[in-house]
Amino acid sequence: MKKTIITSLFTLLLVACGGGSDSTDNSQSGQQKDQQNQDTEVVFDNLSSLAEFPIGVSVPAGQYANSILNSEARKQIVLQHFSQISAENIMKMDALQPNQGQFSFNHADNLINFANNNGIGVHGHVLLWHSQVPNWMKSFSGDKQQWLTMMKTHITTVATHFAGQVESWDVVNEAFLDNGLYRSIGDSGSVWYQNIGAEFIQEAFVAASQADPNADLYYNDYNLSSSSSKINAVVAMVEDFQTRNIPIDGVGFQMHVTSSYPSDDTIKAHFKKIVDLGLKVKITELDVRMNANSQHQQVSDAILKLQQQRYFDIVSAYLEAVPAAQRGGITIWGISDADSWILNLYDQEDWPLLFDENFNEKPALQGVAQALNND
Ligand code: 9MR
Repeated sequence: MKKTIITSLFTLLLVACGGGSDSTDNSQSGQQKDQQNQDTEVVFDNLSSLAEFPIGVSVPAGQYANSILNSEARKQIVLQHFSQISAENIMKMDALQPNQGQFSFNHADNLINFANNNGIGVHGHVLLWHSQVPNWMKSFSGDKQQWLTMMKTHITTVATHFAGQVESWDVVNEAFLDNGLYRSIGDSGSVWYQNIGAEFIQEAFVAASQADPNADLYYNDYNLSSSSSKINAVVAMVEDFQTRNIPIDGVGFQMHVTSSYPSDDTIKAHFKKIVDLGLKVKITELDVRMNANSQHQQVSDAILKLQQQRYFDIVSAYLEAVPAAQRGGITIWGISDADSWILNLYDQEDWPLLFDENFNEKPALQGVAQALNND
């Protein structure tokens, strides 16, 4: 692993004189440690070389105008810094089975070939979700057994097709609400819960495991690092699975967070709940909104510095709370600020990612590197 640090002359002198905090105090507070790392620049060619676990990024591909396969700038960033990709959209249900029984693997195969040819791993996103479900599935009519068969046909066909080419899967995405109840009816309801009941989750995991026994299988959700009701519901689900030998390898924390919420301590405590179950923890969709209250018209050095600190703190929290053997990796949800879903969703300026709209490295990239280098 390549770790080159440029340390300021001042720090070198301090250490040489026996006055560096490292040499005198092994129990330095988190605050002192953070301060030290803010002042210490990490020099690296490849972000992922600083970690023993996958450092991923979600990428647009297929028919999307910003597909990495047609964008040299995006492609270069992925090749240089990341060891894993997630397809941002093209491996979802509507993309892979647009009509019943008609599977469409071309776009995903092209993306995975690109990854394979360049030694980059793939995290499969996503076998089952309530959103981006093709219309024919939404209007499918059948009894519970027919729904189960239809659901399992999708999972089995997709996981079998990609077996050996994906390291892990988000098997089920967002089955719980923030209050810990199952997502059921309403605008953002789940056709899977409505037509099958809660057992759709375990059935999805069993089908995925049978189709690809070697992939790590994750339950994935948002707000797991902030909502205690939601993380507790997931813990209860995992405990139930473990009692009944339903296969599950890890929990994916999406982590679409803001610059200040949730707190580092809450994030660590929620990671630890999954660690204590013996499962892997993966940060699957990390981005940091800096303009959640619409107070900024444009980005500034102060905002970028704050974001660097926030990325540093989140990655540090992960490294602190999750032992090496249980680290499934960290994936950033997008390459360039210009492509981020945050801008489309909230229709306002924001700068959530590690590279700016001109594909330049941001201080946030340095924040991730500093935390990884610290491990
Ligand atoms: O980033 C994705 C965006 O391009 C899509 O329009 C959107 C559609 O729902 O999905 C976004 O990705 C989501 C991911 O698949 C699941 N977790 C939440 C992500 C952000 O919405």
